[in-house]
Amino acid sequence: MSLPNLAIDPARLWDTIMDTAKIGGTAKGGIKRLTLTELDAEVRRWFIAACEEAGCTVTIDDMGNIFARRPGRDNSLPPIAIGSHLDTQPTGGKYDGIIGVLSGLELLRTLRDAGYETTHPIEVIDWTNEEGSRFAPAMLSSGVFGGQFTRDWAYAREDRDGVRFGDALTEIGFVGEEPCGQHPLAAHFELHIEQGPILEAEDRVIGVVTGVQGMRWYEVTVTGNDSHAGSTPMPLRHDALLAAARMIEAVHQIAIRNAPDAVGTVGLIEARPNSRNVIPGEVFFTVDFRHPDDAVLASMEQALHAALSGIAEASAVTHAVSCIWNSPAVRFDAECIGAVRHAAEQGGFPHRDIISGAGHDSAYVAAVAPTSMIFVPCARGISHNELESAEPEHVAAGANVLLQAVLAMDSTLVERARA
Ligand code: HGY
Ligand code: MN
Ligand code: MN
Repeated sequence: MSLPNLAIDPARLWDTIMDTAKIGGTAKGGIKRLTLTELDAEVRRWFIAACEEAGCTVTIDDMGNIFARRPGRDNSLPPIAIGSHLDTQPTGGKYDGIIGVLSGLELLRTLRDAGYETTHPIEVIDWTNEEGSRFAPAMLSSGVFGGQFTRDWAYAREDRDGVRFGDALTEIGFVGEEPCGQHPLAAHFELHIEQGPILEAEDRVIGVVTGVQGMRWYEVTVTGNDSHAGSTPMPLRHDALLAAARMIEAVHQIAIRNAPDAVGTVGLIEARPNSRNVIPGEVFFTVDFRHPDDAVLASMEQALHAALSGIAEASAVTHAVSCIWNSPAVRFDAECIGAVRHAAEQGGFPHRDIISGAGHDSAYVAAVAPTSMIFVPCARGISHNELESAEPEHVAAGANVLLQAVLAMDSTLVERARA
C-alpha cells in the first residue's frame, strides 16, 4: 500500500500547544482547566473555531463531546476518528490529553494544506471529562459513548460542592442535540504522553499501546465522634482520622503485596470538622487501585474490604465503602495496533509495545470502534503535575505516526470494502 508522503508541520503543532496552554495556564507552567468550568468552555470555543478554520463542520452530543468533521470522498462511510481530551487535573500539565486533540487538529491542517482527500471522513474529537477529577469517574463521556454508563447516571454525578454534571454542562452551554453514542466510528486513534518512565528509560520514541490496565475507584466514609482534643482521654476516643490513617496504610500494603504491577493511591481526603482542636468525627477518602489483571484487582478489593472492617472495629469507629468505578482491562484492536506499529517502523522511530497504566478515553471507545493509541515519552515519566514536559521532536514523531496510521487505516478499509 503506497501512502502519500505527507508530514505534519512540527512548529505549527508546537506553537498551537503552547498558545492554548495559556487558557488556564498556571505560574508553574502547567494548566488548571477543570472540566465544565469557564476555562474549559473557553478552550472548547477556541477548538471549534480552529477546526472550522481548518475546513471542518462541528457537532456536539448531549455529553458535550465535540466532533470536528473533515469530509472525505465518500461521506456515507463512518469517520476515522482522532480523539482525546482538553480538560486537565487541578495541577495538570500542558500535554496530558491536549497533544492528542491538537495533533488531530494538525492532521486536519496538514491534509488541508496538501489538498489531500481521504476516502473516509476524518473526525477530531474532544471527549468531555476524561480526567474524572471534578466529576468522578474518569472517562465519563467516552464511557457513555461506549455504553459503560447511562447519560442520566452521568448527569447525576456531583462534584465535591454538590454541583451536578448535567447542570454544569448546561451552564457552559455545551449540551448538544445528538444523543451520546449514536455516532458510528470506523476507527479511533489517540496520541498521548506515556505518563510513566518506560519509553524514556529505554530511549524509545513511540509506544505502540496494546491496551489499558484495569482500574477501580472506591469512596470510603469513616464515622467516629467529634470531641474535644484537650479533655477527651485517649481510651475514650473515636478518632475517624486516626482510623483513616491506618486504612490508608492498608491500601498501600495491599498494592505492595501485589507488586510489581499493582498500584494503590489515596488521592482525596476530607476530615470534618477539620479544626485543630477537635477530634475528627468523620473522614471521607478515595481509593484508586489498578492492575493489568482483573482477577488480581478483584482479590485486592476483597483485601480492602477485610482491612477496612478490621481497622474500623479495632479503632471503635464505623465505616462505609462503595466501588464507584470498575473499568476492566482493555485490549485494543489488532489492526489498529498494526497500523501504529507499521507507521513507527516506516518513520524509523525506536518503539515498543506497551500497556497503558493511565486510563484514556480510548479504553471505552474500544467497546464500539476499532481503537488503539500511540504514546510518546514525557520527562522522567512525570504527569498530573505542572512540571509535566515533552520534547517537541517526540510530539512531532507521535503526530506523524498518528497521520500515517490514519491514512493506512483509510486505505485498508477501502481495499477491504472493494474485495
Ligand atoms: O486516571 C487516569 O488514569 C486518567 O488520567 N484519567
Ligand atoms: Mn489523559
Ligand atoms: Mn490525566
